[in-house]
Amino acid sequence: MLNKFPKDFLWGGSTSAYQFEGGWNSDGKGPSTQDVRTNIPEGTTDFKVASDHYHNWKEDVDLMAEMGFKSYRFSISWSRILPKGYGEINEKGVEFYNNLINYLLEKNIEPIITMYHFDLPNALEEKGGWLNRDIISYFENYSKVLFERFGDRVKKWLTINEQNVMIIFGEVVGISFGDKENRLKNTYQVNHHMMMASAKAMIACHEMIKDAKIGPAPNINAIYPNSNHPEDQIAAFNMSVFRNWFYLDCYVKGIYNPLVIKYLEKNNAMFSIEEGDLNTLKHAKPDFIAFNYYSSATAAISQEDDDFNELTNQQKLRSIVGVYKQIKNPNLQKTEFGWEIDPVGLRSTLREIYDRYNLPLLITENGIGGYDELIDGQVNDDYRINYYEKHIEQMLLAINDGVELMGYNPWSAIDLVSTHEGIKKRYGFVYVDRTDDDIKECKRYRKKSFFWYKEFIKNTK
Ligand code: BGP
Repeated sequence: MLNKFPKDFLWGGSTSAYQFEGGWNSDGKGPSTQDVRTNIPEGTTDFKVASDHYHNWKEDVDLMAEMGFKSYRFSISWSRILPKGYGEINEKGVEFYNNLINYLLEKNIEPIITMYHFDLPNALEEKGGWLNRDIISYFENYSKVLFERFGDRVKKWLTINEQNVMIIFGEVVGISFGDKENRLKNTYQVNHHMMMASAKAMIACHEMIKDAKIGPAPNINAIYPNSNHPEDQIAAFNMSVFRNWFYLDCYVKGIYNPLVIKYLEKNNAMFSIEEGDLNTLKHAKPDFIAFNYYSSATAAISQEDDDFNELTNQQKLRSIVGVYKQIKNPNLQKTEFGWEIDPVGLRSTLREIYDRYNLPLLITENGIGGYDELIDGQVNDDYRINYYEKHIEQMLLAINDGVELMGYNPWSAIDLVSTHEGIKKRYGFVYVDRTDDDIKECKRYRKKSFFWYKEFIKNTK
């Protein structure tokens, strides 16, 4: 007989501050890079109002409680707490999160906080952002403010959301890397600063909150070789390292995977590491691995003289000449937005991560973006229910395989603005009534998946 989900399994949902909160300049909040972003794709909204959670947080928590959430994973807006990223604390910002946390706890929902989810205070961006090494101590200080103010009640922390996605295709999610000339080196320098910042925060967390757990939250997925051609196996291994293990090896073991380092050296792009850095990285130990999963990927061999013109723009971004190229998987169906759907890939991903690192795992994002329609106050999103059922089934199989899984926090609890495809690409259990060009009143409506999730959680207790 199959094992059941553990009794204390964290069924919940997930959001991020800049995609959900709005109130971009309310009550002393400083602007973030997302607020001042100019590369918002045409026809999609900016992030200034988003789902207006800032003014609807109580109703939103009520909806989560109604679904029976055990956990809620959300991010804190750094510039709401520290408008310039450092210096004076904005007490009104602290109050907003205090109210939210207290109300969640009152409803028996455990807060899981991401400290940074793509929205750097713009004042820090003006000082060079993640490329300026000073960012490490700015982040460490910020983390200490969070632990001091919220650590008495918040016991699960995530440092940086999808660091690997920012490094692999940062511009899409609004991250910059300085001058184009040194693009490769700068990118990995940014990565090193993020690694150091994350390590310092983990160390501070363990020192400041004895009963807290902290971990990273990269986006990890299984990589398939395109064929049984031996070279495709090399390509799949390459992609797994460049996309997944380079990040997790550093977070968990405090080492930089040699495959990537060799590539950077060969391309004269090795980043600088200061004395003591490697020690810090080794010293910082996550208690669990949180990760986001949307899809698997398939890799084919790439030769040094490969022409990438046959690839789509997204595939080009995710491929490296001479290392691997990401190609389509004809065995998988796609979402309305062209993302491959692969529930079995989630089982493989869970197995692979657990096998490699032996730490408890927490799914902090998984979900399907689609065009939902509100008709007579109702949204029929059967496709979403189907997606979740299939993924949850594979999670249970993975648990039965021996994987230690702590919880499932799908993206997203409630509709919010996509990273680059507007609010028309919806993910929530709850519909937020607005469009990309008309904010309306952001009224909330329960989708069909809301009632499904509620029943599911109730019956899985
Ligand atoms: C992840 C991010 C989220 C989120 C989600 C869906 O990469 O952590 O912020 O938005 O993907 O992506 P998108 O919004 O591009 O559809």
